[in-house]
Amino acid sequence: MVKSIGILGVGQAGGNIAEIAANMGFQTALINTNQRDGIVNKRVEKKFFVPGYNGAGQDRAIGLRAVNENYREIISFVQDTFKNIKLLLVAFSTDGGTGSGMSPLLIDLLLDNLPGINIGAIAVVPDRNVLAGNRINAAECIEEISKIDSLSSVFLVDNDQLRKLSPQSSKHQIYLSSNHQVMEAINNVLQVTKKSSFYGNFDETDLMNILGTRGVTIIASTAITDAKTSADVANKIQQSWVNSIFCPVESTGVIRAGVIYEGPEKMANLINVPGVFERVGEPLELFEGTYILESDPTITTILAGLPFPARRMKALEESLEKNKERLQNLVKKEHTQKYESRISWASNLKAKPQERKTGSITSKLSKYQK
Ligand SMILES: Nc1nc2c(ncn2[C@@H]2O[C@H](COP(=O)(O)OP(=O)(O)OP(=O)(O)O)[C@@H](O)[C@H]2O)c(=O)[nH]1
Ligand SMILES: [Mg+2]
Repeated sequence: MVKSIGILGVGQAGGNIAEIAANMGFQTALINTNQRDGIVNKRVEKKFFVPGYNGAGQDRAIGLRAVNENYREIISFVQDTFKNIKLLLVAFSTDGGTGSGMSPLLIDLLLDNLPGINIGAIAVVPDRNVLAGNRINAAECIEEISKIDSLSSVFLVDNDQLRKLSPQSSKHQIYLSSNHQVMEAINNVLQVTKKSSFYGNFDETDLMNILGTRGVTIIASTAITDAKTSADVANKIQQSWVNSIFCPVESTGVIRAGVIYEGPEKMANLINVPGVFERVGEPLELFEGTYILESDPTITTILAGLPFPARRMKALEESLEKNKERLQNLVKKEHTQKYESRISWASNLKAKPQERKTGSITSKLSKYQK
């Protein structure tokens, strides 16, 4: 069955996320300034390489220029690629140059050029090990994304969530695992809308209502096998909001939400909605689905319309503020630094070609006259 969500990857991280989405049967495409990056994402069939570029080298201004100079071609590429989707999610990392620099303007332009399709974002927030330049990129990009009007859900994929769990993992393992987790979360809620239930369906319109909400969205799942009371269940769910692959929920203000239960009938009664939303406040609208199965009882929640996570952003920005002077000095030094040799006098010692003085023949002859 055709999926109603499309994934457009921009830059390396975006292409990697699109690759996994393609494996799950999503319509996908990627855009990059660097062919060598995009070419490895073999499952993504539609690719646009911005002509005349060779990567953005972590410079957002280059990404931005790539859109400025090529937006007509890029918009047609996206229009031609995605058919019959209701939501397009643009995936990119916030701390590089290509995805981070291109995506905010690109999304803003697509909002005017893809009528009838909601547009959201999957934006990767870097882990704790990245340096100042990446942090600056991420903060700038997230600020720009947060200011786009009419944008649907923004999924903030937090690489640090996995880094916290396994500090020893390689970058590659962290990236692969977070790409998988985010696409699995989105794919799962989309799959649920295809199931039927006697007890309450969570259909595609419900999902699109939630995902169409402006603001930050998270999807989290938890098994509730050991839960005995409603409070246990509420606790498990709230834990899943802290431990998901997305930036942890840290404040109140959910606008639309979904609660999906899958499992044996008897456990379904333990879900007490006011208890679940006690800490984050009850949403304006709630969409529920109950699917009775003889599997481990699992609850998936979708929270949409959350504010951008101030505490998480502070953690990202803090090390810049702490090192403000040192960083400013580094930049100043780049343009002023030079080396003065103490032996410049010695340059005169170096061999010089002899000058040949030509005299007159008569003077040479007289010189040897005895
Ligand atoms: N989750 C995830 N994060 C990634 C992945 N690849 C890179 N990253 C993150 O993205 C940052 C690097 O950004 P890239 O996506 O490589 O940058 P780009 O958009 O290609 O831009 P340039 O390489 O500067 O042209 C890293 O610091 C990581 O935070 C990935 O596959 N998954
Ligand atoms: Mg790159």
